[in-house]
Amino acid sequence: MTERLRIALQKKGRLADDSFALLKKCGLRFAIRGDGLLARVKNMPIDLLLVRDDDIPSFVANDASDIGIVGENVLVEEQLVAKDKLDAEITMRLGFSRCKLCLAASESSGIMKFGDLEGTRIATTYPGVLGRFLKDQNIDAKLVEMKGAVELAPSIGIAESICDLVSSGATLEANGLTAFETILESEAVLVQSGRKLSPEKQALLDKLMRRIDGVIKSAETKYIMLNAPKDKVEAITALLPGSDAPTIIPLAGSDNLVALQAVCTENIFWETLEDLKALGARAILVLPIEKMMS
Ligand code: PRT
Ligand code: ZN
Repeated sequence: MTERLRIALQKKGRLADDSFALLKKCGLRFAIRGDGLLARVKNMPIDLLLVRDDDIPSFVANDASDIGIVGENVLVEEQLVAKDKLDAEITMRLGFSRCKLCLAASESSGIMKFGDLEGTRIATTYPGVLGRFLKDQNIDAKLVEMKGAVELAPSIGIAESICDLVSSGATLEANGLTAFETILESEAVLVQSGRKLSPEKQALLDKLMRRIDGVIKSAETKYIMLNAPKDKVEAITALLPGSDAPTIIPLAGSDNLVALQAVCTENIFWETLEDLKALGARAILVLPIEKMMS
């Protein structure tokens, strides 16, 4: 019987949709239905274990799953609060669900830098990461542990400041709070334990990771096509972000214009297009790249 690689994923929440989308872009075919704990991938020997994100590091560590996708913030927190060393490490950074774990307070609290936290109360759902930060900075403060709605703690009078995840900053602003220190930067990561996988599972994981790498790279990579005056090709090429030598093709019926095509491995901003136009480039097209393998 073929061994099936098991991947732990968040069932529902901020990580779930992007995790499913990433795996689908890697060619995995599956459907998430109802309350099932396991989803079977139809076209590869892979099963998806659908759980709460907080459980993912320990499931990977305890062999309930071979790998998992989880926020780095959750991984680090679970590692810090685990009684025994948690056997789950980052294998690959995935570049989505980016956020920061920040300390924040209101203007009226008088807390504007982490040095002001001495002797105060800080509300958080991250006692592990916050505790480590305070210890490293030699600050004696009281942690008020909450399960959620941390941003409300100052207004209900149970803490002077908070330590919580921030992405757009809208939640802090709506609660009259300002971030004054970032204690952890996070993104979704692939986690794995130190256990050796069987050769079949390892080969499948290597294949999956090559595809993930291709998906991440192609998301940042664009194909650019434009027409340019011959004497400006060098200056135009110099403006293209992260590109190799472009392909230059003569244009029918034109002696001084050529068509230029290049793969750019970095984002092309509107400003770059405006600069290209100023150099004489015309009919500029920027196209997404669906798949890449180098
Ligand atoms: O049910 P389960 O336990 O699986 O999910 P959960 O409720 O614990 O987590 P969920 O789905 O809210 O978040 C999953 C992961 O998404 C987190 O562990 C982070 O890695 C990542 N992530 C990215 C975020 C945010 N951005 C985020 N903004 N997680 C939470 N937030 C919250 C934050 O706590 C605050 O309440 O959003 C609010 C702030 O957002 P802004 O945009 O207003 O700054
Ligand atoms: Zn959670």
